[in-house]
Amino acid sequence: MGRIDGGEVFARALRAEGVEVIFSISDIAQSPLLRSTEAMGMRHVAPRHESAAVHMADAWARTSGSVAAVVGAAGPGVANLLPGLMCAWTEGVPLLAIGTQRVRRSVHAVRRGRFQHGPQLEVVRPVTKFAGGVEELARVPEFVREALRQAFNGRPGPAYVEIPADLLLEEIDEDVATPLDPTRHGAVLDAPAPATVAAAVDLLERARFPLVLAGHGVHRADAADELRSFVEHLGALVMTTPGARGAFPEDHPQSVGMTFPWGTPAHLDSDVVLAVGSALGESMAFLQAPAWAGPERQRLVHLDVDPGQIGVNRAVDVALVGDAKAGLAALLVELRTRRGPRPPNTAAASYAQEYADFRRLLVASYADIETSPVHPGRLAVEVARFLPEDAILALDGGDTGLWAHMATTHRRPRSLVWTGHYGHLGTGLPYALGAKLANPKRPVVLFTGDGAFGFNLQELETAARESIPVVVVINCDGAWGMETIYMEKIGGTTTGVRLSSVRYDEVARALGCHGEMVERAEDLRPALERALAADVPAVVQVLVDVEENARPPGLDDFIAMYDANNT
Ligand SMILES: Cc1ncc(C[n+]2csc(CCOP(=O)(O)OP(=O)(O)O)c2C)c(N)n1
Ligand SMILES: [Mg+2]
Repeated sequence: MGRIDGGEVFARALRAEGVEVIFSISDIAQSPLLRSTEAMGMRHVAPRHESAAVHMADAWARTSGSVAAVVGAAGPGVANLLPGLMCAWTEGVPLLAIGTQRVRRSVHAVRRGRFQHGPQLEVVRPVTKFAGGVEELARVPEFVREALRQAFNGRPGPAYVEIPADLLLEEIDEDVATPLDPTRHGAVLDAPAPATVAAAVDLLERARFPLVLAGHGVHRADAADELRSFVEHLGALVMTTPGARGAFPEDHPQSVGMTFPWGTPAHLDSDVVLAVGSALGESMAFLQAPAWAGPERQRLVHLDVDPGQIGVNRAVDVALVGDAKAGLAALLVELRTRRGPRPPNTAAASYAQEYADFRRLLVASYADIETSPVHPGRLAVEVARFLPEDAILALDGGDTGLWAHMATTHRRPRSLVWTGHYGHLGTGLPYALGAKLANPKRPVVLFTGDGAFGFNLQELETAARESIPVVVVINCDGAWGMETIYMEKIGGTTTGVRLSSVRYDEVARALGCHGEMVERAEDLRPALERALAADVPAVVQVLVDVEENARPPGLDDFIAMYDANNT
């Protein structure tokens, strides 16, 4: 019987869970683990900040559906995991965070004044679905299995396992710490109870104008195909939450795009809404009047894997507890027993047409603006036109995000990465890198504000060192643009909103990337093409008009909606 150390035990457990990549800043305490994962052929990506590492693991999960691991060094390294964990927790993204602990477990609780020693488990616990400290080597497989069971169970989220450095060096008989088979320790993601499925179809089938509101959970459950089949059979229209763009093709004749602020009044007119995989939270105006028709005039069927999400913000007529993929498939089976496919009625179809016309005119109004500095609407339109069909788009920034949402059309699931729910600036570059690592054959483009880019721009060095060729387009207004108008309106000041004119293209070159600066609209397209062709990480810094950037279409509606929801 062979003897293996804690690093090997941990690495075997990760391998059993299908972990292919491990993000961590190298540190003595975790060296036995990294030695073993390296020997197993797992990729190690060393970022320049642990928070960025968590965002990378987050984007890996969003764009691949599988799990990545991230390690924080004892003390400050674990502290730096926190922003990333808080973001993934709020957004419902599964990942495995690992923390080391310098202090031997025998003195853990009692000795004060230790170097790099703090209440790690305690601070991580509220923003993880599982947080546990291993105390015995033989228990490592159980902890890793439980962490991932919880990460994927119900509404997904991050999980955390902590291991003291001395345990990673301790040895054990290998058959005492055999990894557990993940396929034998989880619930099968099932469809809702048949009676509730039948009740839902009763309502939907008789509806004058059924509308399906697809949420982020459709991506998480890989339910886009089932969504489309069901919607086409029912003859419903589909609207997605901002976090679910691409879960249904937005150029489909039954699409009414994303809800606020570019939606159509369709959501006011629909008499039965089927919400799938959404918390129906603030960005959905809680599905309440006046943005929605209200429970008397608009029935609600809510399908969610987590019963805790159902009925929270709005009275529900039929609650479907189950997996989005299995649930939509079951709804379709039930509907087929009742009737054949039907197109949307004329009134409903006209909403989809109105929406398409509105979008086309809006985009066209910015498409030819020839100014220097560049108009941000023109920039967003150029980025949207340039995006290859199979591209993944990462978004970051304030007004930049709204411009990008205006200009882009989303057709594929798991192809847009941004924090629609938590609004976490700085995620963009790590998201782009995590997405590219998980999808090496697909082009990955980040469209970011200059303020947002500053949070994690050091990761350009990681991208160059690790050969992760993403294209970064910086909408550079020299300001925290989204804050300018409302800082003034609400508090009567614009303190701190201006940034200096940094040459991000030169910073990029200094960090080993391709870098260009663009000042005129006509130079945009060739610069984007050179950036993609460079096959190294590339930054295109675009100087935009600061006044225009502060006025993206929909900004006032966006702010008004958030104000209304909170008063
Ligand atoms: C981590 C974090 N800090 C602060 C904010 C508040 N905030 C929201 S938008 C915004 C301005 C973003 O500026 P930039 O990235 O340059 O995009 P722009 O609005 O200029 O297009 C700020 C500071 C936030 N959302 N996240
Ligand atoms: Mg800015």
